[in-house]
Amino acid sequence: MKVLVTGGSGLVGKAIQHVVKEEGGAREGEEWIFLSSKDANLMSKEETQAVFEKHRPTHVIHLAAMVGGLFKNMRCNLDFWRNNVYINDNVLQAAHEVDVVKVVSCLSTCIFPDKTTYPIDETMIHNGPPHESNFGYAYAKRMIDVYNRAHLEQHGKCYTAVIPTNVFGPHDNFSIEDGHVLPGLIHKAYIAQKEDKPLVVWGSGTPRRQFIYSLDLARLFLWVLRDYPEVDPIILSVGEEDEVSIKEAADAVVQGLNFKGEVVFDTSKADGQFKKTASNAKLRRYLPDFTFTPFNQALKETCDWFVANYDSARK
Ligand code: NAP
Ligand code: GFB
Repeated sequence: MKVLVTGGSGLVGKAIQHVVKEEGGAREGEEWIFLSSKDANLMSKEETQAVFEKHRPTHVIHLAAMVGGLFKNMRCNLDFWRNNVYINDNVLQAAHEVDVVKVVSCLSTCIFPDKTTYPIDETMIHNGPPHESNFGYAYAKRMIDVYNRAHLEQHGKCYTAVIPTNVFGPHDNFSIEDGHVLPGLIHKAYIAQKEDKPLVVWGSGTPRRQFIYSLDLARLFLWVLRDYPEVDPIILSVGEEDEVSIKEAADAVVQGLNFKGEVVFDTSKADGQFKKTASNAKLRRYLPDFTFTPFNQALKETCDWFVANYDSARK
């Protein structure tokens, strides 16, 4: 098996690198190649074809994407749509042209219909428009599922996808303006501590999220690559019972960094989707014994990584 990981230099890609290289995730005779945009700009059809011709992988984990938190999505829905449509079509077509046996792509729990019943499950992806804050990204991601189903029908190959909930961990994008909530709060709390200022949490703090540690997601990705048999996507998330409010997430960051200052809420900032509670029942049917890292432990490890790597972290 020769596995090509697009987006191999990002939050999820680095976690898969860790599991493959440090946790014995790779098996005898397997070759793993992790790409960054320096190896090929996957928005270019020619560069994508060239990097696939160069490596001729048998399997692909497709992570590469334009990614960002709520506020970056609200600013650039058109870019999220165009860039991700280009990347996804180039990668999936290039994989087909070099006869890749299996591709595992990445959707997200934030692409489901905004008006929906809960808990959300894998059958609901196309049941209505996504939340307006990130419709560009959401529709681009939904097209991966369309591509996978059409590819099976026309070429009989199992190109599939996973649907992670909000991911966090070492090597995240800690940009306060463009990143997701947990790395944004970690970065803000780190600065507030140094400047003896309050930690400002954006929005009301009432929205609810499920968070998966990047290393847990990476372990699940290896199982999907090797043993998940379906073309239909599978949600990779902690259970509904592990959903927390943004306020609780902020409290966990305060604990993780031992922040001593005041926590205030800037309700002039958007809340985004109130919740996107997803069911992991399908995952549990396949892997009833998989254990997730406890949220507070995972967040503490992430805080410790950020403090130790502040100078080089993406921010
Ligand atoms: P990330 O940290 O922003 O990493 C993005 C990766 O994609 C990087 O390796 C980046 O390369 C690469 N990339 C971006 N544009 C590219 C281009 N034009 N050509 C080639 N490579 C390009 O993102 P992530 O959080 O790891 O996300 C990985 C996947 O998980 C994405 O598909 C995302 O949609 C999905 N996902 C993420 C979350 C989350 O909360 N983070 C939740 C659900 C799903 P460089 O390092 O060179 O820029
Ligand atoms: O992770 P996040 O930016 O994206 O979380 P989503 C946004 C929620 O956290 C909102 C609150 O309720 C914000 O008001 N929040 C509080 C903050 N403080 C902060 C902060 O400092 N930074 C940020 N970013 N939020 C994204 C989608 O939705 O989920 C993306 O837009 C992607 O497309 C991602 O799929 C996984 O969870 O709201």
